[in-house]
Amino acid sequence: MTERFIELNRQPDSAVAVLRLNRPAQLNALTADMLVQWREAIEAAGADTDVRALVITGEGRGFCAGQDLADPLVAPDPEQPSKDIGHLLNHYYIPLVQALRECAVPTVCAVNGVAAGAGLSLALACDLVIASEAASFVLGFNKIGLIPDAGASWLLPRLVGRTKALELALLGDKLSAAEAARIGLIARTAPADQVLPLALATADRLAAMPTRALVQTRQLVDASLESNLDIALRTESRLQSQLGFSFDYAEGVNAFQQKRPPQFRDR
Ligand code: T3D
Repeated sequence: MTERFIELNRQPDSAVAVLRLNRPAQLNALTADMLVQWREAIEAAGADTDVRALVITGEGRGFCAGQDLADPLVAPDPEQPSKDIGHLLNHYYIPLVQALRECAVPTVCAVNGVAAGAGLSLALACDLVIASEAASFVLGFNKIGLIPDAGASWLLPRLVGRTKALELALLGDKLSAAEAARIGLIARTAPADQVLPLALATADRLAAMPTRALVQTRQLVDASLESNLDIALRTESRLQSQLGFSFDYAEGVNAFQQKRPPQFRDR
């Protein structure tokens, strides 16, 4: 039987699911099985209509050390000198990044420790990143002769600008959580013992909001980076037109007028 490296659990009495990377002795470095299990867990959370927000975190002292460099898929092997890393990206990483970016509910990444290589890319693919003050961030691809992948080359300049993106990618220095928050790589930091509670509380807030509007907001923000104002105005109009017919819109307006908390339910 395949070993489980990803756990997915619903919080008790909550619409928040927690996805936990569970390979702590290797700082949650990613094997092929783990990448598949991670994608399947995101899809399962997205398909569960009782889940309205997803928290992603790591077990142990690391969040994720990126690709497991000892995995036979990539580890240098004298018997088979050439390894097709493109195959690994096409079949495992790209579907996972896409699953994160297209997740049917908002995602909050609780970075409990070091995030390296593709582990950093995957954290950045989440909607909100909250890191432990003890966490650190390192691209590290340059140290093994590779380019930033799993979306990092696209995400980094959009998050921190060209100057910082190139500094991080070319020098490969480790960044503290405080510095990562300062340059806009992540949203927030929290004391080590408060990261998961803060991520869960943030996810609870998101779960109480109109999910469809939140997910479409993510799509709009992502699309804006590739489009122009005219396209953005028309896309806003098209999506808003659909949302105007939704239960959640009527509920939000009624709740405001009736001075009560809204009970959103659309997905
Ligand atoms: O072929 C391809 O690689 C294609 C895919 C690319 C995507 C990528 O993600 S490329 C980047 C891969 N990741 C890295 O290069 C990071 C390698 N790890 C490190 O640089 C350091 O471990 C960290 C900076 C992440 C943390 O350092 P530190 O000092 O806190 O911990 P450590 O002692 O180095 O690691 C603890 C254990 O985890 C250690 O095992 P041991 O000696 O206790 O048995 C170490 O070997 C293991 N570990 C850490 N990272 C990986 C790993 N094992 C396998 N793969 C790893 N990536």
